[in-house]
Amino acid sequence: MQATAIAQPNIALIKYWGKRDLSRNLPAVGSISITLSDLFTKISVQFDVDRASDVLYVNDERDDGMLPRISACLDEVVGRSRRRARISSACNFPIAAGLASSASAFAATTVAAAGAADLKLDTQRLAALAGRASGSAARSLYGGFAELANNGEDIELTALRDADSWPLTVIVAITETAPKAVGSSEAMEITRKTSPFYSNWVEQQPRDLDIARNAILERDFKQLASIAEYNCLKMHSVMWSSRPPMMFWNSATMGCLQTVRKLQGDGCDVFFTIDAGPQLKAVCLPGDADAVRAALAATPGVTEVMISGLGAAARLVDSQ
Ligand code: 2P0
Repeated sequence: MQATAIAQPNIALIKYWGKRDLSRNLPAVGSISITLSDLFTKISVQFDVDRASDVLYVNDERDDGMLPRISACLDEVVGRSRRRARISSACNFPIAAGLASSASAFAATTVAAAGAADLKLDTQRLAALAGRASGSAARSLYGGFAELANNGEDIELTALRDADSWPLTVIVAITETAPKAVGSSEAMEITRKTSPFYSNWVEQQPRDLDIARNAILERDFKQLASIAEYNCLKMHSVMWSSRPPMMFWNSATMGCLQTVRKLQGDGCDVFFTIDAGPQLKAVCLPGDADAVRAALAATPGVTEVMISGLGAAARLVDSQ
């Protein structure tokens, strides 16, 4: 009745923003992501017959704020009549700051819960369950490059390419580690209800997905760079045009973006992407990683730089 799982966060290159069904947490658009290798969340779930209520520890400290979503995730995986659990989580990067911590946390929770309850679920099913807890979490059930399709009644995941077949390096420029003021779920709903550009965002997504998928299948870096930056800025445009506006950037985020533009001008194979937080993620070919890392580290307002390759799918590491 105890299991431990590890999951790595993923970064969307074609973004998920907006929901079509709130109660089932189904996204309004498909998305394409890369799973990272060097950032991780490790979650242990222990179901206990004597326990009266769930308890959650994050990095050894009790966390009652996140507990309801984790408990709901366990209910989805195991069923509401399950035993109560002790859940402990360890994470090697800042939480809730736009670094996809919920993706790795819910992917690991889903895998650990299924392992602890001795349920034999396939990856597609685990991804659907993780997606109920957090849309982006479904993608961390896959390594390398993954596509989440927004099909019919549920989501459907496809592995586009494994991590080793197209090594890319991701450099995360941290500009602020405080948790964001508005969570993604709430911000997405504000955008859906108020941005005059939201319907265009949803309508154009299949075209962006097609272009990115082809670029990944053909390992066409320049094509991927172009469509990923375009899609990212479109997402931020619908955020900014919401009422109230959803603005996650700070001045250092903009500085990092200009650093990437300068690197591109100097001939580096690099592009940026930015999620619902102020960190900029630069994706580059491994040969350019040192130059990209140094330039971002020297950008005013950058407090830390993290570097990662592409990694593996969420997995069970221990079960008893
Ligand atoms: C993404 N984001 O595709 C986009 C880009 C943030 C910006 O998925 O409400 O935490 O839990 O399903 O997965 C962040 O949203 O949202 C996210 P919920 P989630 O990575």
